[in-house]
Amino acid sequence: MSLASQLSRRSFLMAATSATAAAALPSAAENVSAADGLKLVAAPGRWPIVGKPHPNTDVWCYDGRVPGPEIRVRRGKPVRIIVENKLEQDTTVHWHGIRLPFAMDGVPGLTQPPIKPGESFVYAFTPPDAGTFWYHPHANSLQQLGRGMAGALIVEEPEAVPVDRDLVWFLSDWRLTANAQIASGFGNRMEAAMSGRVGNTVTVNGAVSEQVSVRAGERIRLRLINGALARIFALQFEGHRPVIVAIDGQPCDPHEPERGRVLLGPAMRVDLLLDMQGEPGQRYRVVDNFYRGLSYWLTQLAYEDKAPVRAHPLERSLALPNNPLPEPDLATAERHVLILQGGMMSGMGMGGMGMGMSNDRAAWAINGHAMTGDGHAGMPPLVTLQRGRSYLFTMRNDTAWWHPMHLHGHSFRVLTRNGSTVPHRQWADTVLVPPHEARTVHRLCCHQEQRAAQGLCARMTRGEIRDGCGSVWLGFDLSAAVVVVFAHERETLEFARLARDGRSLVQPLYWRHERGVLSRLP
Ligand SMILES: [Cu+2]
Repeated sequence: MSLASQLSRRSFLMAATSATAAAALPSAAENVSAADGLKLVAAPGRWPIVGKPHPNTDVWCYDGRVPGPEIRVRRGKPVRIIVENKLEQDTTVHWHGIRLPFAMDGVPGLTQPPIKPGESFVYAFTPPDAGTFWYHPHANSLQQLGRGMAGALIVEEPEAVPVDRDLVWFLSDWRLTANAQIASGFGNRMEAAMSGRVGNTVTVNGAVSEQVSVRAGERIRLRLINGALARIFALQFEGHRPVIVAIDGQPCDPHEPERGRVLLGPAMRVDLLLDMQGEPGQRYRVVDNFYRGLSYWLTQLAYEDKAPVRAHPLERSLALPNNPLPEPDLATAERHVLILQGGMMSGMGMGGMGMGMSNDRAAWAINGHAMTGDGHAGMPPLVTLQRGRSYLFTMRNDTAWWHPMHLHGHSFRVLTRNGSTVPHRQWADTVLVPPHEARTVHRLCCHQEQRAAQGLCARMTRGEIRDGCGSVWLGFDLSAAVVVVFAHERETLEFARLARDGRSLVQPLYWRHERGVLSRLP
């Protein structure tokens, strides 16, 4: 049976429409319904990341576009997605943050065999939670993600949330050469032991963004997705007071970000409620100032020169409806400590010297266990967990670097940081653990989705470190639901201070993009 015949006519048409629209409108995300089957084709492509007069960039992508199609599905409705591999290497797709069956999690060698070139794989799951999620490869992911393979996966609430507009900003970070091609050097060992691969060009929905037009008085739900390999964002919306209503897809108590900065580590998502209280005709910058001395503006909110859409501002906060997440039982929770180790400037040098790490090619480890590459078989479990129990994990970062730690297939409550309670009832699937943070405690709820047929006993199968990108994994081996802790690439720590205020920028020996011109930094 051909792949096309497995698709309903409707989704086939939608895919075709999406491709056409994408060619004309690189910065807008099309909505694609996956209700009765959707196909994603992973293949090389070309995309105008920087725009004229620079050439299109050779990328690897889904459905010929960057980011991949915005997939919109509904909570509790089955999803079926065929992934066809037209790359010259293996791939898989990981549905980041979705609580789904183990076999659908997309980790090659652990949850499924890799999808070989020319082959396809059908992912089928029913998202239990509404929220902002994303998808990306999990095979050679440093390159596949770094070359453009990723997209937004939005799970809508059963009833529409009352906002005027629902926008997705899929943030990507690219390291481009002067002719707008992706720079080689993936897997640089020195870099891997430090910041990870931070780029020099930041895009919103696949293109360097000049402005986003808005209307005074409107209320926007802005879904921010950090799809970068390693860059951390701290976004400030000049002249505005965004309210965080969800983190990693899961609703939290609505609150304003600390010091007005929305912090987004790699793979993290934040849903903001933005009431557009600016002046018609005016522009307001959205500034990323995470890296000290390297701040730049990501885009501008450009107000149309029209009267406000409503006379009075809406009530301040709007809580999203809760998802069916089981609360951890702290009284009976079993405790574990995960110690993140390695990297440069840890006092241990690179390669795990002196750490007794199990893999001396690795730059990083968890509790002394390291693993390189995307392979996942053969490592002993780090911890064995039981279905239905609650767990409390302390993550302690003994490295000099930030680590965004991701737990596959589960959401967890973030309880304390360095002994201080984390407010606002925050759930997450990816948590940014700052360097040398003495005691970051996360309570991990290992209850599983009610519907999972069996086997929520999690055996944490492995601790992994990929030296190629400095990410850290832990796998939990569940028979019905997944868990893999994954340090989604990492960021840089003031790697250099050469860049200055400008457009998408950064990194000393590379290139800076300013108003469509890439120039070498001094
Ligand atoms: Cu991910």
